[in-house]
Amino acid sequence: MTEIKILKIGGSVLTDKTVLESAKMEAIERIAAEIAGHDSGLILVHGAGSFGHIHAKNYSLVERLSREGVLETHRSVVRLNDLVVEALRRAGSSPVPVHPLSCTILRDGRIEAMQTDQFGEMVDWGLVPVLHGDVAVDRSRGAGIVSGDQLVTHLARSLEPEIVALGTAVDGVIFNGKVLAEVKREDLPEIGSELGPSAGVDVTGGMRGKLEELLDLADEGISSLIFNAEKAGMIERVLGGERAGTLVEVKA
Ligand code: IP8
Repeated sequence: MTEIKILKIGGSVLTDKTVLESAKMEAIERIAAEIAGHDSGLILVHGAGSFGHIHAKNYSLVERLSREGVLETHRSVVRLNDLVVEALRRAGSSPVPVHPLSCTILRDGRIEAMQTDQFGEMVDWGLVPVLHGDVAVDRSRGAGIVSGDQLVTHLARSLEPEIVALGTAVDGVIFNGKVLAEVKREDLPEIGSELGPSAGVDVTGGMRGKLEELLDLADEGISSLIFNAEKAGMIERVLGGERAGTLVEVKA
């Protein structure tokens, strides 16, 4: 079986989160080129950025079901997913889009069930699944948002990856102006107040939401990296097994 690596690229890296559906094409092409040389066993998840978050907010999807909002939000994130998939294909990778709406059920905003058997098969056959933050059916409220971060932790729990890495628009978890080399559960009370929301429109919690997801994962014995994917070369280094940014560490 191929060793699995899970990489998430945040929506702030791929889009301008303040302007509706504005993809940063140069960044997408560069990231695709960096990934293409290191895509064995890779599952890629990307955030929604200004595709998805703005629709989700306009339709108040986190608070209540909007049937129109489900369609518009999903279609929007699929448009970004198409851009990422096409860039990967141009770069020489073999991407395949996977839309969480079609294989995930939520309850109270959390993943209750997700079909994941296909991912091991896909990577074994040389395909690179490309998932994204999405809208999904929620048993308790009709529909909800499943963030890329939640997808990453869910996949990590079921697939036992060798690498879990989250590429963001910052160098890692920043406290007192410095990048922390590692963060553990016990650090959260001290650093929590400094973890700001992300720039632009965001319905899924920014750095704090990310860290909470990753600390839950660390509690289960899986560590992960938060690194800067805006810096050229970082994705290649991280996929090559290098430690960069902040390690969200399992308890000692
Ligand atoms: O950008 C959010 O995913 P994220 C998905 O990974 C939607 O938080 C539809 C807003």
